[in-house]
Amino acid sequence: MREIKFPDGFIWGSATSSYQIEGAWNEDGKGESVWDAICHKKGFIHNDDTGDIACDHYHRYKQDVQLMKEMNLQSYRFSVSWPRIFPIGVGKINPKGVEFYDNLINELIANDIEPFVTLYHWDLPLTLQNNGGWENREIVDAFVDYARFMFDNFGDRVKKWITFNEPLVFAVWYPLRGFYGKKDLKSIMSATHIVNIAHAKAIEAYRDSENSDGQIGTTLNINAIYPKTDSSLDNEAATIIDGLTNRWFLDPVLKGTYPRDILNLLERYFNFPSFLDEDIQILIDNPSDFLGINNYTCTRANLDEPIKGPEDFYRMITPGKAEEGVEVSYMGWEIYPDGLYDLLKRVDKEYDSPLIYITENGMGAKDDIIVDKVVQDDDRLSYLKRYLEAANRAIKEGVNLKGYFVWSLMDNFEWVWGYSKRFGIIRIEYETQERMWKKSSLWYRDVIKNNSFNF
Ligand code: PNW
Repeated sequence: MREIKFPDGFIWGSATSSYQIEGAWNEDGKGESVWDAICHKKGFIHNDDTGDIACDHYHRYKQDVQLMKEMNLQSYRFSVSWPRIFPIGVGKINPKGVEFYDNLINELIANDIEPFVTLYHWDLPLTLQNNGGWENREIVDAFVDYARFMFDNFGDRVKKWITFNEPLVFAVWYPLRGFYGKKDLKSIMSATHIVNIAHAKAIEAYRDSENSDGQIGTTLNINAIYPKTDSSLDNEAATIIDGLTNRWFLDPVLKGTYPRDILNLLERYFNFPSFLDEDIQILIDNPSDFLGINNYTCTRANLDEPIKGPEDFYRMITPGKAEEGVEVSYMGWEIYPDGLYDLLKRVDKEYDSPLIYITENGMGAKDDIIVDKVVQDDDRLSYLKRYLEAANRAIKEGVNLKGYFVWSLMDNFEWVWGYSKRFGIIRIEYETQERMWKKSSLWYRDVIKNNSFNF
């Protein structure tokens, strides 16, 4: 047994998102979001579950902040529901929505917990989706107005901001699933650029605001990618998948460019438009203060035949299934802690040592054994220990990693999987809304207290 120690000042947190926990989907003047609409259609979500009530956090936030306090949590990453603030995305403000986040933020600060706020974790106002969503560039102004309102109203107390959570998921995977009707890869890849412009312009608005003395960045879901075998086709697949899912998102945010090899591929198959010089300048002029990384697994890249056309792209940009025989979570995702280590080292080396927060890491587990009101989530506990040990190794080797957020503070609405998958370190009994500790949260409480754990 050895002690895994973290540097002084390392930030220990946990994360959630608005649609996944708040409930109160149509209360107090909140507008409809794309997720309200998707969940209210039959057949998209496991069991046709919805976030209508979720963890009822909207009404129980005080109790939840007390749990955070008991857990010694130093920082809480949550997202703001855009349609709670602007019910139709633009224009008229909903004061009750503003009041909710005011109360939550004040409650956190009164309990010495730092708010770490994500502006956009997928619950787009439905009216904006009906106007083309992220595939229509008009959305940039709407997002920047929303962001500016947030900075002006909450920036005196909120000093850590994340513009977007995982553009690969909301701008690429969900449209490819057919959530919004048509699927057009060219338009989808252009949407990722629109997201980048919105991100950069929000940073510009932040720097211009009166409360610009904090940090602002974005959160990407990125993985270490390994060729499945040492065949040249698998190596080619690894380069392309890395380009499409990692570099396509990292490069514009951290370098103000797009990867040339992927642009060439897109141009070949889609007659992809080249980007305007002025857009690239906006990216270059507005660097992020940090990079948020969400990481759960790694990717094994495989191609049996050379790329023939666009269909191969669809396959390579979306996650595959884990190999038979490897250790997987209840989600079926491969558990490979060294993947996090490799990823951190790689980002550090290739992107000039950015300040990094791990904004999500955690495990979907079965959680079917409960003893004396404590969930016996030994598998999750083992996962968290191993991933944190890997992160610690990267820190010791000089990676500029300053904080870690477990996904998730509590079990919640796990998107297309509904309530069938549990990620929380606190259990939610959905029938009664009772909150319950797990072995992992009891352990995490001590990790935070000691800034270290035994491995
Ligand atoms: C993240 N994948 O999404 C989200 O930010 C959370 O809202 C979500 O609850 C959490 O991970 C767990 O799923 C992801 O397939 C969804 O690799 C899917 C993947 C990665 C992240």
